[in-house]
Amino acid sequence: MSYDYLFKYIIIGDTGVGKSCILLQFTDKRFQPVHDLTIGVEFGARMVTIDGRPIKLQIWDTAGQESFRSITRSYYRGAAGALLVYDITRRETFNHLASWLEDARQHANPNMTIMLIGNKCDLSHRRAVSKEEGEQFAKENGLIFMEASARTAQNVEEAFINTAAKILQKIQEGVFDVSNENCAAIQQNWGAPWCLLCDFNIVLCACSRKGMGAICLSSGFS
Ligand SMILES: Nc1nc2c(ncn2[C@@H]2O[C@H](COP(=O)(O)OP(=O)(O)OP(=O)(O)O)[C@@H](O)[C@H]2O)c(=O)[nH]1
Ligand SMILES: [Mg+2]
Repeated sequence: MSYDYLFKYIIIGDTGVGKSCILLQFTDKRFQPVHDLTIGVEFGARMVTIDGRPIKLQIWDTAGQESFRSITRSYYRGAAGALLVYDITRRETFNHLASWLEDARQHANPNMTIMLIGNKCDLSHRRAVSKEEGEQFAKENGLIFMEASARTAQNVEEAFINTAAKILQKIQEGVFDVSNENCAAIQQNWGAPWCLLCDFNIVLCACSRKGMGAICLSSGFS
């Protein structure tokens, strides 16, 4: 299916906050009640329409466990958007946000749009972080903010779409120069090289051999 832009997203945050469930709800419209610990990274994709323009979201769901932190850091490159997730029922996941932001600031494009998500808002009876605290943290750090629930799907669609709308706005304001072929964050759908095996945009998947017909590292054939 053709599209005007491809945006790469990364989902980050502590283990167990619901990153994989948010992605699954967005791509498959279903909820996974059991914690299926992510090992390394997982991948999802979906088309959205913003201002009448078809946009493909390529989403990298990272592992929150500390032992995977260095792997996660290598996925910031080329990301136009990030969903930074905490769990409103576990205060420590909110306390760790500053350290996730520090990683993002160090390893991502400075123009990356970051959406802060207070997940599991269906569990408000077990709430440990108020909505106002989430809003305040977002305001202080220049992030967009929403509370959401991967279980009920509340605000899941909105989180991805509002992030894409913000990225599109930055393109229109000239923050991202999409005519510059070194701009790996956003690649327009004209003549972009594609991996023959996994359909990843090679510019975005950090393939060692750019060019039509190459096979990317993500497929395991470097
Ligand atoms: N009630 C409720 N439970 C949720 C929600 N989102 C996720 N969970 C549960 O929280 C647990 C962890 O969810 P995951 O999506 O696997 O967490 P993760 O952030 O991907 O964790 P790692 O892969 O280890 O980094 C699972 O048991 C989910 O069912 C939510 O919105 N509400
Ligand atoms: Mg996961």
